[in-house]
This record gives sequence, C-alpha cells and structure tokens, in this order.
Amino acid sequence: MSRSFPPVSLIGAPTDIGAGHRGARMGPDALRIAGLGEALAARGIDVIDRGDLSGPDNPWLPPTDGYRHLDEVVAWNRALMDAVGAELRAGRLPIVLGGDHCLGVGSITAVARHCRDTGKKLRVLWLDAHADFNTSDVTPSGNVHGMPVACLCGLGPDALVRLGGSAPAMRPDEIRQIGIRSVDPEEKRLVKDYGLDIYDMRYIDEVGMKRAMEEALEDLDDDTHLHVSFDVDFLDPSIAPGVGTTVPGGPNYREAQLVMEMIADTGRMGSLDIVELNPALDNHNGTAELAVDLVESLFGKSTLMRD
Ligand code: 4U7
Ligand code: MN
Ligand code: MN
Ligand code: MN
Repeated sequence: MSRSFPPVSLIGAPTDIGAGHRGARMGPDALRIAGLGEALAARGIDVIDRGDLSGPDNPWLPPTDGYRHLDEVVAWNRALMDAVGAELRAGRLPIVLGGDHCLGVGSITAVARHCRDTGKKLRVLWLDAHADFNTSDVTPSGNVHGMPVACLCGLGPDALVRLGGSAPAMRPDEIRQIGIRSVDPEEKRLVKDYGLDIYDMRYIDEVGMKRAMEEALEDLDDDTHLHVSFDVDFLDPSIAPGVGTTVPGGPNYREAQLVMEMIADTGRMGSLDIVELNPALDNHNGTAELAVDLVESLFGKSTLMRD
C-alpha cells in the first residue's frame, strides 16, 4: 500500500517550560540526530526543516497561583501557534518537535482554527500515559504539560484558553486519548465531567489494541483533519526510557507500531506533535530512534509485507 503525503515541515520547539524535569528542550536536536528528516525524505516525502523557534528560558521556579512559568508557557505557545498555522495555510503538514506537552495548546489551537477556516472536521488522537486534564486548582505539580487538554477544552487560564482568540479551541468530543494509565484523583473527576473518550490501558488489555484503535478512528471521513499528539511517555518505559514522566504498563513495540500503522491507513493525518522526549534521561538516543521508527510507520512504512 503506498500513499502520498503532503509536504512536511519540521518545527523545533526546544523548551521544557511546562515540564517537571529539564531536558525536553533538547528533544528537537535528538530527533534530528536520530534521522527524522532523512527517514521521511527516504520515503519520498518532501521535507523542510524550519529550524527551531525561540522563546524564553526556563527560570525553573515553583508555582504561582497553581502554574509554573505561565507567562513563558504562553510565549512559547503563541510562537508555535503562529508557526503551525503558517504551515497549514501553505498546505504543508507540520511536525512539531518538542519540547514538552504544554506545546499541545499552541499546536492544536492552530489546527483547530485551520479546520474552522477550511470547513474541516477536527479529530485529535492523544497518545499518552496521562490525560493532561489538570487545572491550577487540582494540579499536584503546577506543571502546565499536565494541563493542555483541559486548556483546549476551555478549562484553564485565559491566556492559554483564548490563545487563538475564540474559545474553546475544541470540543471534548473531538479528542480520543489512547494508552492512558496515570490520571490524578481530581483530574479523573474532571475527565468524567467533560466526557472525554479515553482508551485506557485496562481497556486496551481487555479488547486489544486493534479494536481500541478501530473504535478511536471510527467515523473519520474525507473531511476530517486528524491531528496526532504523540507524547513519547505513551510507550512502555522498557522501550522508551528517555522521558521525564515514565509510567509502567504502556504499549509494547508491536502495539505501538500497530497504532501508527492504523493511523497511516486512514490517510487523514494532517499534523503531528512529538513531545516529552528528554535526551538527558535517554540511553544513547535510543528513545529518539524509536520515535523516528514509529513516525516512519505513521507515514506509511509497514512492517508487514504490504508495501
Ligand atoms: B505529560 C501529572 F501529577 N499528572 O499534572 C501532573 F502525575 O505531558 C503528570 O503527559 C503530567 O507528560 C504529565 O504533573 C504530563 C503528575
Ligand atoms: Mn502529555
Ligand atoms: Mn505523558
Ligand atoms: Mn511527560
């Protein structure tokens, strides 16, 4: 099966401004060194590396009013929203090289706006160990990388909730979360109140990854823009140690490949984030290399005899 993909633009966002460990700022270069651009080009895809965005340093402070570094988080997300929006308007598929997952706010706000402008339906696939639905009232850490989904759904500080002007950026029924296995107690209540569609590891254990993904990808049509937000801690830490917030019991190599292959089969992916990779915690860049391997599958490289 060979598909054609739109031209791709890599956008580096070298920051750990929303994270609980420093090091995700090195994620973009680790992905480049692992050969992300070359791997996509080898698949016949037109790839441009736009280089890195710039933004404020990480002052590494305790929370103020429930947030760590909110002003800096907003600055990075504004820059990213503008960069992602420009690529989408140019008909290109942006790949955000994070950086921590607070960047999901800027990236997806731009995607959602593009969908509104072009009359497309939005579907977000959130591959993560965590639901990222905390608020300043309930967060155990104040780290904004634990809050982006809530912000996108209208729950959070005005500066992030209204980043793209109108709010909320998306409805809870536009997102599916896969691989979830760590949700804080109060966060659990919020997730239930908002009715998020969560394919947690218990469900995946019970029905299998294939069926979980079939359900998560159900009812995509030609008018759907599929955004994939890939938090590398989605993967089991035994295969992906290079992240700040490991949680045991994640998808293994084959399950992760199947996820990516099934997304590729839809032919609908229009934008991608690769976030939370922390080279300071990695082993010889192996987690970055695994991420590149999985992204190749997202772009149609099959490990089966179907190519
Ligand atoms: B990630 C956490 F308390 N829930 O809010 C929090 F467990 O983007 C972790 O998914 C958040 O990696 C993890 O600090 C954010 C914690
Ligand atoms: Mn996350
Ligand atoms: Mn996570
Ligand atoms: Mn993390």
